[in-house]
Amino acid sequence: MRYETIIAESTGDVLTLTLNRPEVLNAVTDTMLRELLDMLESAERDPAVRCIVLTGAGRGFCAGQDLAIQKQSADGPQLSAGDHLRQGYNPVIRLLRAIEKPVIAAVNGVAAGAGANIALACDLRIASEAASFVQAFVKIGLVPDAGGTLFLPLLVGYAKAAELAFIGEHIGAEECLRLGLINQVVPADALMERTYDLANRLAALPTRAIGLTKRAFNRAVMPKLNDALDLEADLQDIAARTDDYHEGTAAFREKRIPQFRGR
Ligand code: LHQ
Repeated sequence: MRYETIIAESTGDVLTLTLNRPEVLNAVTDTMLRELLDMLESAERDPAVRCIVLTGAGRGFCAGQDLAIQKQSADGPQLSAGDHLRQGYNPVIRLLRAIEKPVIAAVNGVAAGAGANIALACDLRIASEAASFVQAFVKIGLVPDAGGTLFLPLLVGYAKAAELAFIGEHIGAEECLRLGLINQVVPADALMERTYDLANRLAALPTRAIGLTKRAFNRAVMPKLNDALDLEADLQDIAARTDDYHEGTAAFREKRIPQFRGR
């Protein structure tokens, strides 16, 4: 498979996957999801990969679903929002959790919408001081997806999860650290060096034992991940039929403040 939207580089036992659409803060396309799934499947099979790093090119980590492309394909046969999740995002999220190797998100900049939740699906998150997280879904009339309805309350507790998801405020790296959403904040210019310090350390540890620990953590704290992903897809289909969703996405494209009506 030739890759268009992600760069894969191996150094020693560490595989780095860099989301590479920097002009749109690495907003996600169907191609990107197919490529990410393909790369993760190969990494899962390859015994030479003992730790995976996921990061973004340019100033963003990932801005979530590409909202511009969705509009362009409005005339052709188009997947529903729920089908985007069922066919594109959910297999990636399931594999990020199922792959029995440590996965680190090196969050270099803004992580928004499904981009934030892809980072939350990783095992560990190191963020640059320039990074921020935003559950942007509500700003376009959607519900958190890509596992966010499970990962968020699991990591920060219900009250804070409700605040983040209902309001969609931007939170900076230091606040993410305080909330337990991420593991470390480092200076922007040291992000990759510090990430590789950790990745190389992990890759030199007993990979099988780490993988089995991950399997046990999954079973203990997120045994219903599949249910959550399925439900998110069903709910997103409902949300994407609202006037507020159409207004929210139109406002984003037209760079104006949306006027929501609650229907
Ligand atoms: C973008 C995007 C973007 C396209 C920035 N798309 N161009 C699943 C299934 C099906 C349907 C829908 O959704 C989902 C899951 C989701 O992920 S829903 C959530 C989708 N994501 C968002 O709503 C986030 C949208 N982006 C933003 O709110 C801002 O861009 C953030 C907060 C990420 C960054 O703000 P700034 O740092 O001020 O950057 P910017 O807004 O100026 O963006 C830079 C460029 O990137 C800009 O293009 P331009 O041509 O003006 O330079 C944006 O239009 C483009 N861009 N996000 N998601």
